[in-house]
Amino acid sequence: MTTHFNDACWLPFTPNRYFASHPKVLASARGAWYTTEDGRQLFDSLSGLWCSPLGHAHPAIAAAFARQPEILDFAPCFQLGNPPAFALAERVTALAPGSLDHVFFVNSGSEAVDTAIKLVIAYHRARGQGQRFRIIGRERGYHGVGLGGISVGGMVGNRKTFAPLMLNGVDHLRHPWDPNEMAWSRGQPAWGAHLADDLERLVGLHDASTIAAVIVEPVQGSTGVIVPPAGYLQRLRELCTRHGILLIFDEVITGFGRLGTPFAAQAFGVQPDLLTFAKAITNGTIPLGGVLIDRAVRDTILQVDGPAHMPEFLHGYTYSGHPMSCAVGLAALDAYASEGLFQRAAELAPVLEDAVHSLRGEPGITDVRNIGLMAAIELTPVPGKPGLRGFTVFEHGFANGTLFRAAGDAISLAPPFISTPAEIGRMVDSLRAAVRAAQAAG
Ligand code: PXG
Ligand code: PLP
Repeated sequence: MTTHFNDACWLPFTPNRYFASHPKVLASARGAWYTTEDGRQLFDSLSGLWCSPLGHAHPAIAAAFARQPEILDFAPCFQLGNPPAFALAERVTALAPGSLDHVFFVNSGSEAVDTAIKLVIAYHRARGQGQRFRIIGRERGYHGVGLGGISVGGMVGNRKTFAPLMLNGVDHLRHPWDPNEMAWSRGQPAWGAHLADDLERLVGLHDASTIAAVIVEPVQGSTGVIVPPAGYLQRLRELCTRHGILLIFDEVITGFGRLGTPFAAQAFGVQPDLLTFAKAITNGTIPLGGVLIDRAVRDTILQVDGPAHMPEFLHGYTYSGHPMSCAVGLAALDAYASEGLFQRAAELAPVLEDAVHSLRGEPGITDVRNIGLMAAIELTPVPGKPGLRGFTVFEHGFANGTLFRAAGDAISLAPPFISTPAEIGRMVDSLRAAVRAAQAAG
């Protein structure tokens, strides 16, 4: 069968020269399985790119796609509103913890992060603290690919080429993964809450009066599921509050049930001032993201002096509050609720935990990490060739019925919430086989 690909399409985060000689085409998807163009089934071990927990081809989502263009296919949100945007804002803020009472819609996680950064700068300026301009990110953080997101992000490969474009004044907390102290932890490591005190080092260096916000993923997703040590996020919250620094949780991966609660903030019992989301809000079927904003932060920005006919916050995208994506978002939230899927993610979490920890002792695996319905295994790198072992696991999986996602030499797992325990067991069995094949490859 002919593979339908061409090099007109420059694929993102892809070795495009290699791809030309090893093309891989996904042709269709249903439930927790993809079908390749040559008709092979692949289990979707990462829910797409962490974004499709309902599985694929969900009928309620298909129905929303069919219905909404007949009613309102596009409407500007600059100076105007539309019913799906208002309805979804109400639903998302109702799911959110505490006083995150407002939402600003965008189209992706990257836009959500850049928007959150602008919001915190606008907030401090509005309260007369415009000298607070520093944003503190974290090593190994991923916050998308906007110029703000790569600046606060902590993935060296995504930053080094673009070093001249980085935001001014950004600094980074150290990351909280230390395999000597926490390898093989089930759920939150008991060791490491004190690592949050790294913020005191940055306050000592820069002075709190120059720091606007700290942005962290509650669980670092893209660099291989780095789980916060017990007490770590609480400590970070306390330090931010003490120093007048806003805390942003980037929940683009953890939002909408991945930890069994609507947001990770609820799973950890820690309240951020802003919270970014995207991905699962529409089950990944249409671009949509947003920033949830604390009532007091929003009130401060809106009270800025200015003529009544002028916007208080000069920011927005053509597709902010798009009626199509908001209607689909409503359908996805309905499906999570009516099928009890956040609860189901919570129930499957111990199944995934037991399955991945059964890999302990497997040659070439040096750590297993998990929380909620997400997990990662850490592989011994091929000497001198970082990322090659993970890449080989991906190739083996693709040839043998499972779509794996490598984060360097870690393999991340985040199966759809509709997965069965048997599918999770099979996924981990095929991971074991792929790791053995990658070890045998040298
Ligand atoms: N923040 C976080 C925490 C993310 O995980 C983004 C922002 C950016 O979202 P957009 O929608 O602009 O891509 C993300 C995205 C992977 C992988 O393999 C992770 C992401 C995207 C693609 C692949 O882990 N996360
Ligand atoms: N570039 C040009 C030339 C535009 O006119 C616009 C929006 O009108 C943009 C970029 C921004 O596009 P978006 O609002 O979809 O982010």
